[in-house]
Amino acid sequence: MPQITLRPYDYKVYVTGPFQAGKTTLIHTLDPNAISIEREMREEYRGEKGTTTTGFDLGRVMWVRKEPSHDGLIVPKAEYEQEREEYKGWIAKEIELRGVPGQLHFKFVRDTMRMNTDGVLMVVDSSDYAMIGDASAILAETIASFGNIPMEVIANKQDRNDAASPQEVASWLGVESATGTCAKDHESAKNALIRLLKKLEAAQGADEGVSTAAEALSGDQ
Ligand SMILES: Nc1nc2c(ncn2[C@@H]2O[C@H](COP(=O)(O)OP(=O)(O)O)[C@@H](O)[C@H]2O)c(=O)[nH]1
Ligand SMILES: [Mg+2]
Repeated sequence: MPQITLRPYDYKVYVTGPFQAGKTTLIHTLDPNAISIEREMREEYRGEKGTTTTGFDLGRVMWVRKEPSHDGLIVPKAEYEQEREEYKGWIAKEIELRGVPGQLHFKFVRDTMRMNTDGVLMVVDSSDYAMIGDASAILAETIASFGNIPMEVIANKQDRNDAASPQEVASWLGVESATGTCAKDHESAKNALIRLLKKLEAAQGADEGVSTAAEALSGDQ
């Protein structure tokens, strides 16, 4: 009998950050089957008409571990489906990765996003100093709309020799720490996502007893 669940994933991760920071690259490195939509948007800024590109990405990956304490692997969902046998007995969590353009101008969109989000990856281009203002604004907005949600700041493009260190990026943004990545590299992208997932599990463990409807439904299968 097919299992009935209210949500088709275990965790939903919201990937945000300024334009060109590496959101789409990161999601495609983790899930080569991810879908991305790029769109030119007409925008009016101080009376000047212009266009900006906004993008939206959707990826699905599995976080598979032999033991809860292990870091485990991040496997594209499609690949996991084909190699299911190999992961028999492993803990498998499905992660939905949603790349969303930096600033969400509508309060109802932010509210909807927040209701369905378990964790946030905030991607910043460590080599683009001009972007710090944008990044700070997006960070402030993210904190304002998501509240005390697990978040990982990613200091991307560490492969470039003009990249600031993750510590520098963290101090510019006024956050405790940032994880350095090269979004094109699977190992690096995987490590950043797993850091967030571990924070997320720790946070959810803290309010144990509030099980999700999906867990309640699948519990007696
Ligand atoms: N050198 C380098 N380039 C990157 C990295 N991540 C993304 N890029 C490049 O930066 C540009 C913007 O990346 P994209 O993923 O489209 O950014 P988005 O606007 O945040 O989705 C593209 O040309 C990518 O190839 C990285 O880690 N290192
Ligand atoms: Mg993009």
